[in-house]
Amino acid sequence: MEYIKNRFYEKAIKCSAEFQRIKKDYGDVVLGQVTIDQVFSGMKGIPALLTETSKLDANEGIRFRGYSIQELQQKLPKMQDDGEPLPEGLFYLMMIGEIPENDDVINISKDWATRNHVPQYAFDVIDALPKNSRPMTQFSCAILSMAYDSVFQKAYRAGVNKKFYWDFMYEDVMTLIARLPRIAAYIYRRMYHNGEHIEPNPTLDWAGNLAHMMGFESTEVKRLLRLFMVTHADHEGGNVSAHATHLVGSALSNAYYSFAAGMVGLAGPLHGFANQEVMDWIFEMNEQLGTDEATDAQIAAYIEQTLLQGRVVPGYGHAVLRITDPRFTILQEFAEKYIANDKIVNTVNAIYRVAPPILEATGKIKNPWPNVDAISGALLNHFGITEHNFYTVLFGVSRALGVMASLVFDRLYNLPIERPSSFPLSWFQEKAEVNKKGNC
Ligand code: HAX
Repeated sequence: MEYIKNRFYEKAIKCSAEFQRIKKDYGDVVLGQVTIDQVFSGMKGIPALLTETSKLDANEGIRFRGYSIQELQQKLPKMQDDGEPLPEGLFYLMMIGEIPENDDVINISKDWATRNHVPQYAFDVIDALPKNSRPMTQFSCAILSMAYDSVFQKAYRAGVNKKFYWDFMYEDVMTLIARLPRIAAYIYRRMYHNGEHIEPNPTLDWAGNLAHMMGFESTEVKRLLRLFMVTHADHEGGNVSAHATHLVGSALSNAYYSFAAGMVGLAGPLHGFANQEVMDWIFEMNEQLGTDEATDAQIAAYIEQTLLQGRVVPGYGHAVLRITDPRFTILQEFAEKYIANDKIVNTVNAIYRVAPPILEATGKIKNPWPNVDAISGALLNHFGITEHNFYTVLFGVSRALGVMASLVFDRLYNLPIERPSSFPLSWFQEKAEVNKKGNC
């Protein structure tokens, strides 16, 4: 099991040396200017974070270490007769920067299988919450509680030298990722299957085991969850869940604290909760119309109504992307391949025909195209995971792969505590006035 860790260190230590060199020799190089608009609109486009695992291009979409998801579907190892890449392979790629061999993936799968025991106290924390607490509340509380087991925290308290932080962080990261499917499945079975829990199967892969512990044994659900885990794993460093994890980690908080912070961010409706909101929004429309086969004209009217109410159309728009999210397209292709006829999937496709011109016509929405959340719930729903409330937890399990890999890099690079400057409105007012005068 040390093989992956050693391989990571061997590759990443060279990057760490390069990081130090750039910092020392080129620390005063100017990267760009910051406008008031950028600050006032959520720091969009300011080059402010160092993230190795993936890069998002507004007009192309996500690339993981240079590979698009389509390329990963071709190149990453798969289960036999499955067709979809294994998330273990993506984790290897994000950590090490190379496409793994089958053995590398098996190695990670086995490592996670040996670490997946969840302590009873984490289940007790979940059980202490009301059964109808939001699944993301239960998920975040369980994660936070497991900080008790953090080896990073113990090593820090024992006074370990900072050059070894990454090693202890790696151990926490691997253990936390390994435990997440069990925790997610525990919440699922608690809420929707009378608390009849299913033990992990040590012979299954990480995502296959998640399906198994949720109570789904079919190839279809395992295949879908593998793809779901790959498509949602990372979206560079600035999104709320990734940035929150990184920010909290910069205070040398352990992996459990940092990831819990990320998950609380993911639970917001403008971020990961949108996958649930999309389904609720579609079901509300169907109820309002009294049909589950709304026409394009009916959908258009429903979108107009949503906008008039001052609400967002969930699943549409993006803070960075300016095209249809390639993750949406990948899941749409999956639906075309494996789902013959499903009314919700048909409605998702109809919304894709109808929504963009309406959103564009508002004149203010920068990206009128669908994001991944516009379709993921429809696929889960089709294959029997019908509890929409739970969808963000699945997103959270997946997101661990990217943000946890980044946390190991953060500690290897010894990135300092994050501390941007903030100012009152009067400061911006003053800057604006001075600038205006300067331009006269
Ligand atoms: N429906 C209605 N209005 C929208 C909109 C949508 N789908 N998307 C953007 N807008 C509005 C914004 O609310 C903003 O309005 P105000 O000027 O009145 O405040 C205006 O258009 C400009 O926003 P923007 O610059 O285009 O978008 P932002 O970068 O501010 O926000 C969001 C990006 C993803 C949050 C936004 O598009 C949105 O709210 N979408 C719907 C929710 C959603 O699908 N979220 C998931 C995003 C993907 C993700 O993170 N998944 O986890």
